[in-house]
Amino acid sequence: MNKKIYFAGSIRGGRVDADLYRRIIQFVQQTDTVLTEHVGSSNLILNEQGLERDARIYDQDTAWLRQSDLLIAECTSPSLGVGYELAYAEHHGIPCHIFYDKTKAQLSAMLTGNPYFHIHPYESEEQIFAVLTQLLH
Ligand code: 6IA
Repeated sequence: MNKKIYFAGSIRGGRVDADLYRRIIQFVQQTDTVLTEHVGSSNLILNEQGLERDARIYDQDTAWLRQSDLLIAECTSPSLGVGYELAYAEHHGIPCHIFYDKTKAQLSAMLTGNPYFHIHPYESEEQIFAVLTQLLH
């Protein structure tokens, strides 16, 4: 109850699962605080770039990661940023739960091969919420 949750999902890696990210975030927000609500936003301006802007994003996201109680990553769409965040969270001892749709994707061996990560393959969205209920309640 009332944990700080860092939700990680693909942004420049591709936004096909953005609606799913939003539904997961809204589910978590019923009981806990999501530091990264924007990851589920349907109107991110993806072509806006710039080193200064990206440096601010990096600084903010790594600060949030260090403060978080738990990282939840949806990894069906591969994302370099999410992979980086997972390694960063491991380095800082933040527990990491990784979800992916096993009918659509194969997860990297760099995640499945690392016993630090709690990995939850799923076939239907309800299975995600069932695991989250156990994790968060
Ligand atoms: O490599 P990716 O872009 O797919 O990495 C996605 C992950 O990096 C997410 O879990 C976020 O936590 C983080 N991230 C990437 N881009 C941003 C961002 N603005 N704002 C906050 N966190 C981000 C990017 C908008 C930009 C495309 C204009």
